[in-house]
Amino acid sequence: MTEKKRLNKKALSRRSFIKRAAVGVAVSVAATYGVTAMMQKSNTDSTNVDMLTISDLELVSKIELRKEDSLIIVDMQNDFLPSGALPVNGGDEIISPINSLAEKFHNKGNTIVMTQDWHPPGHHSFASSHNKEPFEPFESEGIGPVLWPDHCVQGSKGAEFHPDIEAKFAHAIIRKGYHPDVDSYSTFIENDKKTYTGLSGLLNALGIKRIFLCGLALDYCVYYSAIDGRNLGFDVVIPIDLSKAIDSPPGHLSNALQKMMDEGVQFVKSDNIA
Ligand code: VGL
Ligand code: ZN
Repeated sequence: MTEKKRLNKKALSRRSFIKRAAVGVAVSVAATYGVTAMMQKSNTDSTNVDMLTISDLELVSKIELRKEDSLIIVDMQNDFLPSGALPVNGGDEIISPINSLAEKFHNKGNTIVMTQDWHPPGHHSFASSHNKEPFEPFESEGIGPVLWPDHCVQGSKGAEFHPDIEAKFAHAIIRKGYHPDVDSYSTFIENDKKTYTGLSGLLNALGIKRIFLCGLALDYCVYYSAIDGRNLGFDVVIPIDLSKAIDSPPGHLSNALQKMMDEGVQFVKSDNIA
């Protein structure tokens, strides 16, 4: 890393600290005086100025594949793509470049894993299970911070991989979210933070040290997988042009990017993986 980039990174971390501190002060001042409007304005101002975006990320210039690398293609299912139940903006744009990267991994003999969100009907993450509207805030153990439209129901068309995503190179498919009252954003550990999906066992058994995470959604399943991946001892790389975010509630993506940066997740353009 060059000195300039190191400084940039420091500046970014400091900036987010200042942002969090500023919001904290504004909230406590507002709370003291009971000035809700002031709190909202302050939050909005700092959000506009200091939201971390994808273009703020420091990118690794080049990555050479090693045999201990695995590609994890997250949730490229009909329901997360245009005309699906929970479409992620721009999801269709990443299909073909993911296929190209999968081919690179395949040609080098590297492991490829695909994941599938796989909910039973009436899953507790569905707004319909609570007589609420999709994207309404909701927090209970294993569910939230928002509720979702019914999606990726086991055996449904929406739960199938998109027909254009190349699944033939996948060595394994990991399904998650099949317990009725617990969601699983991470492909490693469910939202109860204790039930393993089996992915880490598989990767460890294969001697995998570094994972490349792509697919949907950047601020949910990709993000939680990246954080768990780091906690489980893997090096984690996200080819940033191969993932798209939901960003609900607003600011969710910015927080996810900040956390991933803090946890040492690396970002790279997929063209720069050789
Ligand atoms: C996902 C929301 C609900 C994801 C899954 O794959 O990122 N997001 N279920
Ligand atoms: Zn889901």
